[in-house]
Amino acid sequence: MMKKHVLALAISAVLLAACGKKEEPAPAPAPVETTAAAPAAPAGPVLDDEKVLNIYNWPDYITETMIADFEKETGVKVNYDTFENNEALHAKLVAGNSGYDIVIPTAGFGKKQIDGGLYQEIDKTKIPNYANLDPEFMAKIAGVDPGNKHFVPWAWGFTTVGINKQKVEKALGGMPMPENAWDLVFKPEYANKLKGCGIIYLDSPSEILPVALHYVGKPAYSENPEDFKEAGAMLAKVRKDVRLFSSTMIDDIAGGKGCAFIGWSGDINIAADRVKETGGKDEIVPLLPTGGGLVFIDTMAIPKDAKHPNNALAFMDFYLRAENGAAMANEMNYPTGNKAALPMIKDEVKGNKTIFLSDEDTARLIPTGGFSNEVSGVVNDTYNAFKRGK
Ligand code: SPD
Repeated sequence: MMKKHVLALAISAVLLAACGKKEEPAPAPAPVETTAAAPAAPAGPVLDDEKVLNIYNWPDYITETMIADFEKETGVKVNYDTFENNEALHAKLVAGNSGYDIVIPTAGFGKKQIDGGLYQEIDKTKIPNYANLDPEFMAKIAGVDPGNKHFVPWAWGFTTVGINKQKVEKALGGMPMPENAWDLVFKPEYANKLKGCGIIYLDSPSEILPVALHYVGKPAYSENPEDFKEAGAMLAKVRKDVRLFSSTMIDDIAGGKGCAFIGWSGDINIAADRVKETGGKDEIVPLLPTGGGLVFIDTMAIPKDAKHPNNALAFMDFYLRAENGAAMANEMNYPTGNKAALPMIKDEVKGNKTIFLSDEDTARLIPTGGFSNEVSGVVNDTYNAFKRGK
């Protein structure tokens, strides 16, 4: 009975309240307190405690603002040194404690450095822009670095013959240009005519021996010591015609020290631009020999004992931004393995057939590779004997 009464009272109280309710503005909602996190600021790269990065690269191989831009964005201070050839980099790495966090070996040459345990594996999870790389290009590097564990592409190009067109034509005196441009620097009947205006070779065994071996019909990266005798004999015949062995090729070409050179495609193009900019009349031209140019792919790697590996990975990620890949082609004349960069490359660079090769010239390229440790002694001895003229 009591229960029924309480229930009736309660129902009538609700009804009464409903009937007698005045229209009043709803109160403003009280501020909602929540435990949800505020929207996250974009995650920055993981950096090492010490904000320093030591890079060891080839000369004239980075855009003007790349380092300053990275420093500004991350607060990491970059120390940047250069080496002249793969042999110099190799000696530094083998000695240990190089102090470098990123070095730039040529992939084929660097294979023995991977095999020797000189590099750490790359933590790709810390390089989101790795996704910008062209899988087909990466497959080529995987030939020397299975699984792409150690090498991240920097740029690529090819070793070839460059000329100062006007000087070479004059020196040849009506003799037609050879079909295979390697003849200019390897065949006595041409080299002898060009010695007056100057033949320049890159100064490094691993640059000269592959192209010399290929020229005499042997594998560019032969492991057979007998093949080196033939290449050495060919080189000996033109030794007296070589004016200079150069580690400063851009300056030497632009400074007029020679008229025919064995050099790198991008560097010859840089020298050509420099001559034009300074009002020079002569044309510097990288040639596309029917005998093929020798492909190289330069890559970033982190030495085993690097002190700032996270800063190195942060730089790699920065470098792999599409706009930075495009800048390497636009400013440095070297193509990139960064697929996302392609739409940002200037038409005049894309249209330069000595930077972005035609299918025909691509098919003629001598594939990238490297000599093993076992044959390195023969490579160096053959080169040194040639250089000394013995
Ligand atoms: N301006 C420097 C270009 C560096 C090219 N590296 C070439 C390696 C060829 N073996």
